[in-house]
Amino acid sequence: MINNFAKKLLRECSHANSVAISGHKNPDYDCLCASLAMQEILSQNKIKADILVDKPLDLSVGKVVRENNFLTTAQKDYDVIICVDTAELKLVPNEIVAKKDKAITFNIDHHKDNSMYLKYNYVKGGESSACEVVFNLFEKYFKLNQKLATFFYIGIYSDTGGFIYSNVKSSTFEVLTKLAKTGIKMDEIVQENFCSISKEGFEITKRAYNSVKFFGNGQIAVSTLRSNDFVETKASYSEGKNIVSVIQSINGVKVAISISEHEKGVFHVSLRTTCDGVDVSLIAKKFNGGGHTRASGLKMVGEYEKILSAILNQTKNVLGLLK
Ligand SMILES: [Mn+2]
Repeated sequence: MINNFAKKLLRECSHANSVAISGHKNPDYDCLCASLAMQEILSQNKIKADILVDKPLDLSVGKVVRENNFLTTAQKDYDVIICVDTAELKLVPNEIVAKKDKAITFNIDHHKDNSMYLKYNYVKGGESSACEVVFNLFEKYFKLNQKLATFFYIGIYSDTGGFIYSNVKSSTFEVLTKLAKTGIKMDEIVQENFCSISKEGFEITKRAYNSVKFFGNGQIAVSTLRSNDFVETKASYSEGKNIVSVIQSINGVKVAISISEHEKGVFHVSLRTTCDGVDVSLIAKKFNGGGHTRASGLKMVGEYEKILSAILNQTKNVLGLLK
């Protein structure tokens, strides 16, 4: 099946006049790097492809984002569209959705609840990252150079929280071994993409720490950043994001929730757990969101207090605190 899918994709792309690669809205590193890896694999096979994102990427994010080209508007009608790391059509950038009926479409993902929304779908729910899926799917069809290895490394590093989440399997390390053998400087890659913080990012992080509140006897931790926090610190939305992994590591916390108000009244919510038997995607799904057992997200529009109380209620339900 692997080879058929990969072959079919490469064959369709080589006959196409134009190819687009895209991931989900608000892309993360796995999404961006799986797109970049896909672009490089196609390029090694003499195929040019554009990468489309839903809006301009925040420049304070890592080197790999600053040094590569992501388009926010479709340059043409594409003959082939490839979506990576994206579980559902509603998460696909609108520009791509608008073009998809005229194109042959491929969906490559690692979300176990992927709704198989394109013509050809290849989903490996057990793999750590979209990057790992792309690596295994196309291994026969690329030469693993340092450029490609760097993309894969960043994507896997990011979606596994630095190789510590439960989605890391021995097969993940088999891929990582091959990446390491190219001689990439893994320490520098991590430094340049994950370990720097802007002054603005530091200021918003301070506010996020101060906002943390506990519920359900300390089993739920919630951090909140309001739109004025972003305006006053001039931080970008992605710079407020790390707090969720910090609060999930507090002793006794089973579910960590970070709420971030982007535009006024529009709340982006991240949910994390490291607790066996707790599935935060159940909370996200209740509010039309999605994701993985241990990391999920959702978006809600309305009044903060009402949104907080609805999410807390659902979280308590999932934790069995309402019985
Ligand atoms: Mn991913």
